[in-house]
Amino acid sequence: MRNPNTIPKRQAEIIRLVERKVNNARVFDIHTHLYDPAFGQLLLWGIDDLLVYHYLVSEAFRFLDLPTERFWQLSKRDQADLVWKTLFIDHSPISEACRGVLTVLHALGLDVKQRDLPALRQWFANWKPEAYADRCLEVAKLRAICMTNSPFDPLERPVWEKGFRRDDRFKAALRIDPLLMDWPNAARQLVKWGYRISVELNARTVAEVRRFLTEWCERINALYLMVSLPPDFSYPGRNTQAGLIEKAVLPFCREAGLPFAVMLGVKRGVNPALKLAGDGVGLSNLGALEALCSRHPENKFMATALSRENQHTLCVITRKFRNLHLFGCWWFTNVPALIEEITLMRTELLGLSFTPQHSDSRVLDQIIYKWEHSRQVIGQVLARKYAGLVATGWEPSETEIDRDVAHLFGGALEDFCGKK
Ligand code: HDL
Ligand code: ZN
Repeated sequence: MRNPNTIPKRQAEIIRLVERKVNNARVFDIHTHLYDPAFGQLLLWGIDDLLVYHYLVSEAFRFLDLPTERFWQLSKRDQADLVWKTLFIDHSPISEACRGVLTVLHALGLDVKQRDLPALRQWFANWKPEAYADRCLEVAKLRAICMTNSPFDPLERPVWEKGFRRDDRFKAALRIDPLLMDWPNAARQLVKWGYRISVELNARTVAEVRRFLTEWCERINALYLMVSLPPDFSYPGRNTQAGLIEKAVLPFCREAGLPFAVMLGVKRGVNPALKLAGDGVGLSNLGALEALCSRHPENKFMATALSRENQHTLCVITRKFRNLHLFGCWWFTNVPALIEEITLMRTELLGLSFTPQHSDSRVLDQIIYKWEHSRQVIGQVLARKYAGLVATGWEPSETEIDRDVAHLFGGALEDFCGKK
């Protein structure tokens, strides 16, 4: 980065303006694992949930001799105590996930230098979930978040079936991993729910899978369908997964006007002993994404990739297909070093036709740090790009910058989903 003292005055002004606009933007967080407070215990929040987040668990295990199964037998509070001691007291909390916990506490006005976990717990104990959700959305400057909703989740499904008054800030997306990644078990489950499904993909099974998708997307008012796929996901194919995509999922999405979101490159359970923290990453065959977009021009696709090495190819594929919307620095790429590299690449190859970030938050409070940290990096990258325009004599107006920032932080995706 150039020495700020040598940047021409007008460029310095535009840099400050763009960074301020990004910092103050009211964001739509397009992929999270958070829940409308109506889901009760499913909505995780507070210091203990922050400390036992699976990112921190895997980092803590790197210092611990404790057998993993002993850790899992501990209460959540005891797990949090161990993570706090290991990652914050015995070692300085400089990792992105550790710093994130401190960013949250600091943004909420708590004095982290006291290092007083019991006092922190006391502060959180005074909040009710609904009020705390308002507080976190306000501090994070989010206007809405999108949940990850699965009918296959035994805790979540009954809440939808019973019905509840929606909080409009919590949008829904239908997550269909079991359908595409574990068809035999998913088929058995669908039969139990009254769908006339058989394991082979005959016409009735396809029709019943589409009925399942229709009923659930209507029930939750889904913004998009989503699946996470392993590095070796291939398409087209002659297997059941490709058949379900081709005969049921894509025709349904086309008819319903919903995007099909694919998250590529996750290797589930590379270390099962770590449970949710045990997933890894692999280089994806992006030819499958190219084939999806080119063979189904009437379908809309959203995509993100978990591997850093896939990012440039993903940008090039996005340039080729306007029915593809690229989003986020997902999971292991959601660190400042890679957010900067990836966002710079995307602005230079795609301009403004993508969504730079989602938080993937699992714990409500995380939206505060994930967005504070991302805004800082994305704001700097964008500011440099607008300063580059000013260097040519181009003068972006404040209105144009507001328009572009609103587009990047949720507006473009809402347009793409066709649900403003
Ligand atoms: O599959 C996904 O949506 C991932 O985001 C996983 O939930 C992962 O565990 C995660 O939380 N990443 O941030
Ligand atoms: Zn996720």
